[in-house]
Amino acid sequence: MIKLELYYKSTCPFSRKVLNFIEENNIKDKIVFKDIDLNEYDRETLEKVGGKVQVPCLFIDGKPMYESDEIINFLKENTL
Ligand SMILES: N[C@@H](CCC(=O)N[C@@H](CS)C(=O)NCC(=O)O)C(=O)O
Repeated sequence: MIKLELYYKSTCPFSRKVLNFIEENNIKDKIVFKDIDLNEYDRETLEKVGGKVQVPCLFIDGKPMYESDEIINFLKENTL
């Protein structure tokens, strides 16, 4: 099973779009959530691994995918 971790900010509309998709499709239990405003270590990990502090970012088995539309398409194809 693929490991999925979503780096996000609760105040970010692009993050919200992805979070809404996840909620609407009932796939919360397939994803680990990382709010970078609440956890400095997660923010640093995002910057170190992804190369920039932009959210949302989905780590797919540790590989970062930025862009909310791409993330939603990936989730559609791999979790529904
Ligand atoms: N095109 C991106 C936009 C994401 C975006 O602009 N996120 C903002 C927060 S709402 C951000 O992380 N900005 C910091 C940056 O881009 O360095 C998407 O659809 O995911």
